[in-house]
Amino acid sequence: MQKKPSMAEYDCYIGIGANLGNREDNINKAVDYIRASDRFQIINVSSLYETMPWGNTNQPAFLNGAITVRTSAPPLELLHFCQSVERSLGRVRHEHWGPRTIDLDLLYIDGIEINTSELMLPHPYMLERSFVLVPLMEIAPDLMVKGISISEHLSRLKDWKDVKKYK
Ligand code: PH2
Ligand code: MG
Ligand code: MG
Repeated sequence: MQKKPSMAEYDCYIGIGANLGNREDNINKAVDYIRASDRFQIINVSSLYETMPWGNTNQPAFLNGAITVRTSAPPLELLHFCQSVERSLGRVRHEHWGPRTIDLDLLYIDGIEINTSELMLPHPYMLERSFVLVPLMEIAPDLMVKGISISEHLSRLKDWKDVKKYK
């Protein structure tokens, strides 16, 4: 039988957030789960930033960060793995944009556009959110999204100074 050629490796940028429980522990544990898997490799982890809630503002402050994951698994497998990590860390889905112990959002994969109800890449709101772009710029300073650098996207936002380095 012929062996299927394995898919080429690619990097996926993932945003991480938490605003319930021990936020820092939750984020570190999520990164550890990914690191422990044999399908996904952690390439970069940003600092953590404390950020005011966006969208639904009546909830606790978030810690946010970003990571780079390298894999040859299809994007949907990575999405499902991230969802299993969220469940392992006690994430319960209540309200849209509500508080959560952990949130792992696939943000961007170079050259990939996906528009399904399950997964949208690039993440539809990433360019509007300083809490996504500030950590992302730290781990991927040369990244271009829609032909524009992350720092230029950030300079168009008003609130980037509110994203405070936590650790
Ligand atoms: N995530 C949301 C909604 N609002 N606000 C901040 N500061 N950080 C987040 O990660 C965040 C949010 C939905 O995922
Ligand atoms: Mg999110
Ligand atoms: Mg999410």
